[in-house]
Amino acid sequence: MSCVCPGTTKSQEIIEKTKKHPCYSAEAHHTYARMHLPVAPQCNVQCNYCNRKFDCVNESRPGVTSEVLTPDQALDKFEWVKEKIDQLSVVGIAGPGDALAEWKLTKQTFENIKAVNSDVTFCLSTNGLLLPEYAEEIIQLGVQHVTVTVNTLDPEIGAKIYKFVVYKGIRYEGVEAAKLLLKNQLAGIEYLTKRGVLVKINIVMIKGINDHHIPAVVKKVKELGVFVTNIMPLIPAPGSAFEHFSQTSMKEINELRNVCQLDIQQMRHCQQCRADAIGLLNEDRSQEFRMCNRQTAEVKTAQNLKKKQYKIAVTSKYGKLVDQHFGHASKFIIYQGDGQDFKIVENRSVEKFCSGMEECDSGEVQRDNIINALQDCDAVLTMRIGHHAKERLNKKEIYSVEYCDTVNNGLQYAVSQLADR
Ligand code: CLF
Ligand code: SF4
Repeated sequence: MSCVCPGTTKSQEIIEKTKKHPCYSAEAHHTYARMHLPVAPQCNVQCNYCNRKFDCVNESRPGVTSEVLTPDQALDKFEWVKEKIDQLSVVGIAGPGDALAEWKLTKQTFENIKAVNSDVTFCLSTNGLLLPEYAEEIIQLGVQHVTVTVNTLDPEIGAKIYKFVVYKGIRYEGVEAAKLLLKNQLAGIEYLTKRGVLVKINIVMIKGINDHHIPAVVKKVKELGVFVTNIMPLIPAPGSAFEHFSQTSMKEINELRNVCQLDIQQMRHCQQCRADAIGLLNEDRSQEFRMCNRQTAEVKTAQNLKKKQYKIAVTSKYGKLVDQHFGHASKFIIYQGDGQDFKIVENRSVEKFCSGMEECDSGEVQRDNIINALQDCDAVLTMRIGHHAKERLNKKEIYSVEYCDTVNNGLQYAVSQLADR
């Protein structure tokens, strides 16, 4: 890919960084790695193709993550991954919601990393609704690669794609919502490109909805000075309004890309990756770098901890390892102790709420029942827990700790976390 930035010193810097950006440069994607930091769980738009509720480790699509991090945890994760993956060149924030809907968290995350590393390239992906508000801050922060998803220029088509948009506290629906989103997207894109930011446009091709209209979108964003467009197939996410739509085939995608290539360069190597993706684009290592794996080495010595008694509910298949997902547990082992000594005080049975995707919605009631059944506990120690369950526990002041080692080490770790709170 050739770069078209203005000929300033700064643009030379962007050119160099872009050569090592695996999404912006087709050549770089075999050599350089990116990591996504999932620090932005909320979104201000509801696209009919999106469902962020599922966080199955086997699913790879935008919006899916196995963990949501605070900016401090994100820094920790960055340092860990940087140490292990030499080719890491890009840190991106791509949700699992919208990077700008959670601007404070996104900004803090980039600032934390900037303070310890000046080489890495920052990248963010957004629906564009808040670009007019934050475009200048994005530039000041040094983010030179921004992706905006623009699916249509026509509000009538937009009304079929977006269920609603929430802007400045007001919820908009239908054509009005699509008009507002489009206006902000176009204004934000132009603002960024005029200031040398390399803007990539993602377009989800939804057959029967926007497919015939995509060349017009591409022409328009070209006029606005974008760098590349990325036409992606619809992945019918379970539980989304478009779940029964058929997935657009790569043949159809490539035919459309070939038409649009005449206007602007096309990205053809996108992996539609998870919000916590790590590694080369075609070699996701996100599960290896889950924070619960990092924490094993960092268990603090129990001697240093306060002598408070804690009650901790553990999910474990056989009682030795923390090896069960929160949603799969039909029984919690309740431990009580101070960090040095723990004893089992109860085996508490509950009705598990996760029986797979099909029945996921009907699991809400069971989930609430489980959370109520754990009200007397300070923490849940579990191999993995979904974002929504975590949030619900948090509201009851029950701390969730993800861990993947022995129950004993996990209990010590959980207490160290509780003592630090
Ligand atoms: Fe991430 Fe996106 Fe930045 Fe890349 S992904 S924020 S530009 S660092 Fe890349 Fe993944 Fe495709 Fe995105 S392969 S989904 S295009
Ligand atoms: Fe999902 Fe992104 Fe659409 Fe928000 S903007 S609903 S996170 S696809």
